[in-house]
Amino acid sequence: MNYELIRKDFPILTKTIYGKYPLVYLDNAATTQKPRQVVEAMTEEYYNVNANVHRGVHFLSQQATELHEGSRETVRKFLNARSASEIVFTRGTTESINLVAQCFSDAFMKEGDEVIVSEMEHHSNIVSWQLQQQRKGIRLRVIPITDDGQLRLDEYEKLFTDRTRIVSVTHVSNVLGTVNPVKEIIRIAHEHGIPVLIDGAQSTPHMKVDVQELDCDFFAFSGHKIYGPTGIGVLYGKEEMLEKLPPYMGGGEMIKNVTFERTTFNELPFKFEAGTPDYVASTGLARALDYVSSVGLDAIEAYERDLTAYAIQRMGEIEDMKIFGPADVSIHDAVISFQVGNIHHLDMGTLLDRLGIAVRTGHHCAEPLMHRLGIEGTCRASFAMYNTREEVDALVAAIKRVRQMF
Ligand code: 7TS
Repeated sequence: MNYELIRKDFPILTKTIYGKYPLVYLDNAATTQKPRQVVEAMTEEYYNVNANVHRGVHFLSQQATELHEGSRETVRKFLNARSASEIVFTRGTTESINLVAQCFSDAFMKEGDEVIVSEMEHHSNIVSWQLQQQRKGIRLRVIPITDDGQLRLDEYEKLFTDRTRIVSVTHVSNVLGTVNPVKEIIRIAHEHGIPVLIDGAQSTPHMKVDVQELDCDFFAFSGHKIYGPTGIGVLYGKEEMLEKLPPYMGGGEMIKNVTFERTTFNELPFKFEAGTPDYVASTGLARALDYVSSVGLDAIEAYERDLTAYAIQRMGEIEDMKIFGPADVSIHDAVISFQVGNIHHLDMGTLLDRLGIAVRTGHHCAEPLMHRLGIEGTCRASFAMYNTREEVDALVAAIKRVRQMF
């Protein structure tokens, strides 16, 4: 993988911060930067194609529709879904999870029924279910983690009861970087006859995902975390599952016929896509997936794992450094949460920023995980395919400088 060539496609990476430091962008778990190919394809569509999709007989509308549905096919291939009707465009992982939480609980859950989540979930995979707790009285059961941030599969198996209806867990932790054994998690759930939703927000940018191989029932991810635009994401669902769920929102696109007495709903995936979709963002997402596929996810994974292992080793040399998450780098993805002595994470992040280094600080939308770890927050460096060992060295040097200030 040639990261020098890749970096040339991301204009923002040549920026200078505070007029003197080259940007070291290590906040990729929050959002990635965008290559020219993505931005230019979207600009081109606005300038030369723009028209609302699906409902037009005219030339531009047909062209825009072809682009939009072509993008759906690109997503289908990317996830290796069986059919494009299993690919629902949403605004992102959050909306995808909310859609499943609401529609699945409407179809299959009543008071006292249970969803299994884990202690390392992002708030979007906790609060979505809590909203159904308030609406319908469903209950959350939680898979605990080990001290080094791995799911306890022995405890997971014990959580299944005759009230369990669905399992909803993250593929990769956005705080710990833990790569969860989702295939095993899915296998165990299916042994109990229970479907599984995988939150793929932090896995899709870093490793090959094959939804048929995983055999997950639902899979969610966000465009903006995989070099695509904001405002678009994907929900994959097995056709037989999606068919059984009621619609999410009402409006145009999702209907077949409407009278004041009775409305019939459109076929998949349009049943879940009320209103004008972000058809320009879907083009951007497809070009981002093309970009990632042309580099190759195996190459990206190998490169980023090596970079992460290098960072863990170099950061480990710093006095008073605590790194959260698995010590085993084979299950530690491109996210490193850390704490240096008693330097507050906010102070660390702010001072690193002054040296041109962009990291994230705080609870990372995973407050229950912070409670489990007995901390308020961490400083988090997260990598993408354009990051380099030189940038890791710059991070290490900057952390050492900050440490000396205290
Ligand atoms: N799930 C996980 C595991 C995430 O990391 C995130 C976003 C989401 C869901 C929600 O994704 P969205 O695109 O719908 O917002 N995580 C982060 C983060 O770690 N820092 O900023 C956003």
